Amino acid sequence: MPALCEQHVARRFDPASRPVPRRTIRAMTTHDTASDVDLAAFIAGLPKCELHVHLEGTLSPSLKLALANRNGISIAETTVAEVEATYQFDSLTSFLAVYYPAMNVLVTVDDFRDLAYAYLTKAASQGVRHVEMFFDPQAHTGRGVSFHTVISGYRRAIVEARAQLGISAELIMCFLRDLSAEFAMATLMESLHYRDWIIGVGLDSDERGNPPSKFAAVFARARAEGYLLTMHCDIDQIGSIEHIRQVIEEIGVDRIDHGTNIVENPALVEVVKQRGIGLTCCPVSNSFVTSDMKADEIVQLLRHGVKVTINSDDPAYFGGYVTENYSSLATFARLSASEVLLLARNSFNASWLPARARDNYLTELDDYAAQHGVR
Ligand code: ES4
Ligand code: ZN
Repeated sequence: MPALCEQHVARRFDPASRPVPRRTIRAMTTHDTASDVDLAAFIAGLPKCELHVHLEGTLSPSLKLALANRNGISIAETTVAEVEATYQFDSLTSFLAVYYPAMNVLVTVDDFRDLAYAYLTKAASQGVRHVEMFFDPQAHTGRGVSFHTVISGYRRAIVEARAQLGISAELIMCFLRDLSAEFAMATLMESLHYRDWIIGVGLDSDERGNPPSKFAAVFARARAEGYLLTMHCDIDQIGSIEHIRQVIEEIGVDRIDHGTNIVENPALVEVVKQRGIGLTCCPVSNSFVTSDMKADEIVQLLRHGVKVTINSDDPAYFGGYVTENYSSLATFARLSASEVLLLARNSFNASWLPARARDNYLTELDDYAAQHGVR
């Protein structure tokens, strides 16, 4: 493998510091008959799902400024460059300290609608066919914005994007794990008014000292209400393996967000492989909150047959949407086009799409690959 420093991505927000080189590679590692493939172009048009994106993490500097202006909210910054200059983080904790205060500009139904619609427009332009998006109701209800306002705006964007952009989307409601289990349970109860608009529940924010088991009763109730379940198991957290064990054995999740530290425990790797539990990995995000994108771990799990997927996490803050995440990993780890195709296939297979829709997208993906001479 190349030296660690090569995969370190500058932590200060600077998209220009992370160019994605165009690379022409062999379509397949095992078949010499394949035509050469322009990997960047192949990734750009690849039909794919995004399964790990925080809607509040798609708040771009320009939208933040526009919403502050529209709502008459005074913020310290007046230019995009000034907003970007506040993006100083090198850990999850320092990232969250920037991330939550920025949300103050989100107030009305239109604000939440515009935020989600802008993201869905960008995603559709990158070949994303379906997206399962996290939102953090407690980050808004905790500052006086109602659950109804938040979810009405997000829902409107989903309905409009389906009709106008041809992209399908679902909402996953996350609980903030550094707040109490009681607050999470109350939020779960409130969400039941909007049960049809939410496909599943997740757990995010600061993992340190907030293990999955803290929310066992909340997730058991969510399961009983018919929600699908996922939880963040962040990179290199204290107690990482024990937390991964809890999400699998005590919570019984359908998916794990991040979770790549599982490579340290081969027995748990076998369990996720056997159960077909998807891992939603975010290479560019990893390079911000830790020292590298964890390419070794992601690729090792992929080659072992674990349903690894590639996602953007908080793209407005980390400077990479889903295509840039595929490209960064593929370039650094020298993935074959067949492996890139497998990542996209995993994204549909790990999604919570109904079987028929999923199979239709997989057929579309196979057709796309065939057109590019990739299998
Ligand atoms: C998050 Cl990178 C990350 N980790 C945990 N919680 C989050 N919420 C938004 N981004
Ligand atoms: Zn996340």
